Amino acid sequence: MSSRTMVIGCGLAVVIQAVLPCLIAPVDAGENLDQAARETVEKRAVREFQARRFGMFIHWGPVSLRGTEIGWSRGAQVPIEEYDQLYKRFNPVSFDADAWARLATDTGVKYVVITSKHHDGFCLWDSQYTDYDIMATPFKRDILAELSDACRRHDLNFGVYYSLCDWHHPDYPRDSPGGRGRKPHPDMPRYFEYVKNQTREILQRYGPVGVLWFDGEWEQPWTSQYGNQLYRFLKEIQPDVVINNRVSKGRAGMQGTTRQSELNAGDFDTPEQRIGGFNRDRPWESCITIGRQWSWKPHDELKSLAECIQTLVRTVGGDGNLLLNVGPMPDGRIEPRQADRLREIGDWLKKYGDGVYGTRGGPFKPGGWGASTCRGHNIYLYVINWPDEGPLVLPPVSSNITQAMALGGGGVTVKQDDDAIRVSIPANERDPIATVIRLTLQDSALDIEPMDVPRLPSESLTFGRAVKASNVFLGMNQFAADKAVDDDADTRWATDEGVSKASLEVDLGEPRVVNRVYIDERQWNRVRRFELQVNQNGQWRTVLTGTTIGADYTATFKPVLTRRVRLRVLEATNGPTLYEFQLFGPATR
Ligand code: FHN
Repeated sequence: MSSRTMVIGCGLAVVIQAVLPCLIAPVDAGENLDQAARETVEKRAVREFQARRFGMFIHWGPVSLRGTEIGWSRGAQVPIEEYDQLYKRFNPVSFDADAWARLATDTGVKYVVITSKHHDGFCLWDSQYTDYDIMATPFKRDILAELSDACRRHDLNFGVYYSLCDWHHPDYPRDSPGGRGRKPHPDMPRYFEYVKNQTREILQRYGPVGVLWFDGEWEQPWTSQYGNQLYRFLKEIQPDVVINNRVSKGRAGMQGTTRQSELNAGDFDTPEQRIGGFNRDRPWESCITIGRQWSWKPHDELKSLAECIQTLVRTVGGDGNLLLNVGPMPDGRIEPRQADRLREIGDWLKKYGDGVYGTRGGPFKPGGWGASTCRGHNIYLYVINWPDEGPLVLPPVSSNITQAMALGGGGVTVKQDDDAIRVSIPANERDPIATVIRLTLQDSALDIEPMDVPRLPSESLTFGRAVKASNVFLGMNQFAADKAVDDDADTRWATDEGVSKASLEVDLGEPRVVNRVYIDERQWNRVRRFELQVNQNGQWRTVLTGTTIGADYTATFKPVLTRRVRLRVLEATNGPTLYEFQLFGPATR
């Protein structure tokens, strides 16, 4: 292929909302589907689920009256007796299912998943199998009925979360706090019937349900036998319901991937509070909170718009779905702060969503640079970090690029040859969150083998600098602090098992202006809260705070002159470990 340069003028942002493949018509429960036809229905349902790409998760229940975590605060921050009486005060008079559905549409999600029953056992619908449900509250309205109807009116796919562990139900062996308690007279076989009855009731009353999102499978009383039986039982009732991998026991922790075995039922993997790894061979969906808590938390720390969007594009760039969670307030409203952030996401997607819906991840895999998606002959580049100088360099593709357009406007230059694709756009025409460029090829983009995008030398100001850590895994040099500032994506600083707080302190060698941080925790995702501090006149000052880090975390902050910086992990689920801790100044990146 000869070298070819295309200079594309400032095309207007031609935004075409992807027309989602028509959702499959619900299959009548009584329809006698032969095996081949059933598989077609099931496979098509999973493909439609993947095409939706972006959903809204809703964690709600009487616990919102206390503002503590649903399920987990029962018997912890809230005494069990008090927690189990909250329903008597639960009266969300401002609940308006159409308002929620309108907000979901404004956000750009294509499906909604609500906690019908979380670990605390309370049911948000009028169940004939328990009195511990919404009809026992002063509100006396069926939330699932109203929300499922509203979703249909607003062309949103309706999904239901259901916890298999139930720390309230007398037949389920475990109790609060957190499953560490024990029920006096459990009856697990009878509880399994309860689960089957309730989930059948949900499908038959509020269906067709797009996705059944199980959770709480990790505890010992639930088995892969129960899980696989339940999976088949439900598919008999509604063959096109999509069911996650937490129905059985195959999930590998918070990574959410399924250990390959015929024992592990489930149609998609479920990474949690992290972006899953690139995988086109197995459907997956990352569930991530917009704040820090799943259910309503007053003054919760919300993720920035940049973090939400970059999480979304890196997720779909990995061929996954993103289920972004909100926790409604006790009065039934979604908190205005959260609603505003959701609408900001929707506004961004109105401009750039063409590369999200109905696409597949790749062919350029997510990385520090950004992510890419593809559909038909188009590749959508979501460029988050541009090189300090020169073009973005992507691996070559065999198909000729016939057109390039920045969806936000701007003059795109694309050079394609046998060695690389070089993309550039004037700095002042880039989107600060992600610059979206559509490359149109002569051939199908999905036929291109997915590729990693080589990392450029980062020119990080921490590179090679003196660094000390509060803890190093077994004191081993292989995991020493300097592995976080060696600009090597294959080495990492690690800390001992059980460590929940840790810090890295770097001497930049001389006072430097810094305003941008890049941290790569990759799949470990143990950090729950951190702060970045600079030392000025002997005093440490916080310039950035955050919650989860994950892969390729980047954030900017007000430029500040400093020589010593430190990253403090304030909360971690286990020993923090970071591949890279990089800092940049306004001029350097
Ligand atoms: O314990 C639950 C938690 O409350 C929340 O519902 C998340 C969402 O996926 N799932 C469990 C933790 O893995």
